[in-house]
Amino acid sequence: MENSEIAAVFEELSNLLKILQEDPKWQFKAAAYDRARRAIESYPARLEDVARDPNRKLTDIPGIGADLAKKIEELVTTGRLEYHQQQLAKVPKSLLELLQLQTVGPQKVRLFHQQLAVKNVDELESAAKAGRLRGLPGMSAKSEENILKAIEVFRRAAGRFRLDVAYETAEELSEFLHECKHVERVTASGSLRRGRETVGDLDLLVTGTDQPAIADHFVRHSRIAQILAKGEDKVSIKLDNDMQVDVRLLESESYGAALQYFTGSKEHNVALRERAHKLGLKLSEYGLFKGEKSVAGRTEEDVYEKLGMPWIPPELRENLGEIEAAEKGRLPSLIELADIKGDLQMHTTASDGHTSAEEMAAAAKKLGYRYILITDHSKAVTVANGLDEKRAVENIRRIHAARDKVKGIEIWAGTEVDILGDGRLDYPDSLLKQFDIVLASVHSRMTQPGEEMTARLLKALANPYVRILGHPTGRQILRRDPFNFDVEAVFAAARKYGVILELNGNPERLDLCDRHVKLARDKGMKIVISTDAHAPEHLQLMRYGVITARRGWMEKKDVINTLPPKQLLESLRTLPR
Ligand code: DGT
Ligand code: CA
Ligand code: CA
Ligand code: ZN
Repeated sequence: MENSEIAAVFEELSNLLKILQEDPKWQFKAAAYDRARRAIESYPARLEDVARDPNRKLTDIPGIGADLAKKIEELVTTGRLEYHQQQLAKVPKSLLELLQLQTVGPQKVRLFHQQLAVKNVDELESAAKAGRLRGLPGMSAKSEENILKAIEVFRRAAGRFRLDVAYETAEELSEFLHECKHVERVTASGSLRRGRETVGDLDLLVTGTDQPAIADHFVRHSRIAQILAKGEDKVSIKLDNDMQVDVRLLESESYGAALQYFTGSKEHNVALRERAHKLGLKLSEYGLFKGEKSVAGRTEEDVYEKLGMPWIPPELRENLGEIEAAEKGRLPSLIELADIKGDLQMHTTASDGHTSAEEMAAAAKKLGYRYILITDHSKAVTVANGLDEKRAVENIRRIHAARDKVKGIEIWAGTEVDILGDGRLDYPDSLLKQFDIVLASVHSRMTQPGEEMTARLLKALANPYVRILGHPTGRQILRRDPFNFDVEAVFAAARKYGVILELNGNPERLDLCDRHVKLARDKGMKIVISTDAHAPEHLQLMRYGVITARRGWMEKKDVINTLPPKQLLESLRTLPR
């Protein structure tokens, strides 16, 4: 059992205690589960291994006492927790779905369930449409409207998974497939290979020597909930989290053609088939054919070459100009993860991060980075333990002191200063000028009308100390739509004032999205790709940011954190002001 699965059980338990409120000590217990969940999420070793190791104790982990240690042991040995099951049995299962709605927490779930007997999202929607939510404690007509919007987002999200979830699942299944000795190659194709922010189903391509044996092996995976189809060359299953996986068993001669076909997108394939047709060829998942004769199929490179163009990176295959660019020899040379030299948004225990600046620096150094920017929150973000002015000054000193302890990497003291509702910043200029680099972001009043939000962002961008606009659209993937604002106007202002747009690489955000990245590129603007890490392991999320930048056609030169430290600071200093 992975730490994330244990953390998920504790999170659900905390929510259940808060919804039920029947345990006399529910507040105390829920807080303990929340604390434990955070500790588990960022714990560097597998708890299952700790539990099984006679020389180590779970209670040595901060936030884990004797009672929680026992529960973790029960979880890793039996796969379930009796206490959790007991609490779960007390509410309709569909009730917990409400927690996936933006702005709905356990308190509201309790309210809707108790006052209106709401059991699921459909019933909540009916109640909201009938105007029955307004008038409940703390609920206005506006909050009712927000809930209807959240339900719309929830519905759109149904059946799709975040890129990181799909990526980790594909890795797990690929490892399992490789346990079968007949398997040679496993490749994820489809939207995952193209790096889309969400994935509908997984498309795995497998080559090997004994296809029926591979199929038999695959369907024995423990997470399979349902076998949808099992044939000679294809197995389709559903996993326990409802994700569908299509496994295609291929011959090596047509591997390249199949990879090309199943990578998609459909739109790219349709356009490519037309090109083939014009050349008197026929393209299919089995190969590129002239009459009956195969002219390419073993590799993707061959297929594209025979169609008169260089290989096109999967992230570009959306039929948005990539085929024309390839034909003209004008494909961008896309940025790669190895080009990244530092990370410019992360948090420490000073605000809502899990570790110190030293630990973040040490982890970044291991990744080969040359610099990091620590960006703890400012005071308005109370939920994230934002720093008031006095604590902010102390934090600058603490971060700079970390330089003596971790050598060989630049540790810069920054802030993620909150952009207040009217566009003013949460710190005065006299404090802002003390930071090495200032990042500014919106964290409140996110449902403002478009004109207000645009004016708010324009005002923040005009502040001479702001160098980076953090997660510019505020969206959360499958959870929250972007703020309503004039993107073109904000980009134009960022350009005028020399403010760099962030591509927040956290796979829950990916903000800017691929289309906005492309827009920035078309306007000749540079971006920074950051992870917004709250723990050392989050620094690894950079890869999702880089994939999204590639989907936006970005090259190394377009991304400022590919620069060495001195040039980076220099380039920020010489931006127009
Ligand atoms: P998803 O799963 O919704 O995130 O998106 P994809 O792109 O993975 O789509 P999926 O799983 O339906 O199909 C995988 C690939 O197979 C798709 O990207 C292109 C190819 N494909 C599927 N159906 C068609 C089709 O009708 N025509 C063509 N040309 N290609 C198709
Ligand atoms: Ca797919
Ligand atoms: Ca599929
Ligand atoms: Zn933020």
